Amino acid sequence: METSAKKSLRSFYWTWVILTAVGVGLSLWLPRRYMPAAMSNDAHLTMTTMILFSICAAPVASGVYAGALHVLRHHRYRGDGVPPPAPQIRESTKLLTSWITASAILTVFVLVWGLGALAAENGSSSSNPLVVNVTGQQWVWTFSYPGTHVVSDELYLPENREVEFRVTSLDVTHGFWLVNMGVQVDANPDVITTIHTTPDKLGVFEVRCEQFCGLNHAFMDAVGYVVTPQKFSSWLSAQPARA
Ligand SMILES: [Cu+2]
Repeated sequence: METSAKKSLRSFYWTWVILTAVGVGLSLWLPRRYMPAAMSNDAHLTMTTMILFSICAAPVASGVYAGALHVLRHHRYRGDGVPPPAPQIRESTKLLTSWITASAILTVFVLVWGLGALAAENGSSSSNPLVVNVTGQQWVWTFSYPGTHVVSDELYLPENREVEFRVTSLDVTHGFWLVNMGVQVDANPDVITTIHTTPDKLGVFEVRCEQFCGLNHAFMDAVGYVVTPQKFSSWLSAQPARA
């Protein structure tokens, strides 16, 4: 016959396993369902990192929830007066050793992955990026392509070529945010800030301002398109000259 302590531990274990499975499922489903579609190498890396870190956190969070449920179900004191002393976690060497080992492994993994992802996102891999000048002003974005006459309020980018954005502002501080590319940088007057990304998916994306910059900040957005290199060249040559 099983003792009741063994039985209650088994129910703790299964609660933990089930909650972990639910947590892993949510980690895989929620970001894909509710985050903007990833359209660049940086956005894909960010998405992968977020999903991976959520999966790592699932067993830890589930352990806490399962522990809380276990205690409520099996160790609730219903008598009068002060409850008698109960078994202490700190007295179980086995539990402490496994807890510290698991935490250490998870923390080291998250640190190493995080540093690697950070280095990959900050680096520029191409020696010949497409340069786009970005100017923010209350409350519009303007894009120009050096070496051409093109000035546009829509942002066209060719697929699979690294882009270097050189960002500035004509008035106050704005925030240049390519929502689907997973990158953003401040747009400051009299300074040029740069940011790199490589669009890797055809489609329409959002360009927003992410620094509160005055009355119409919420409407300071633009439409972006990732197109094939051929379409990009024909778009460039079809643009009228602008003063
Ligand atoms: Cu703004």
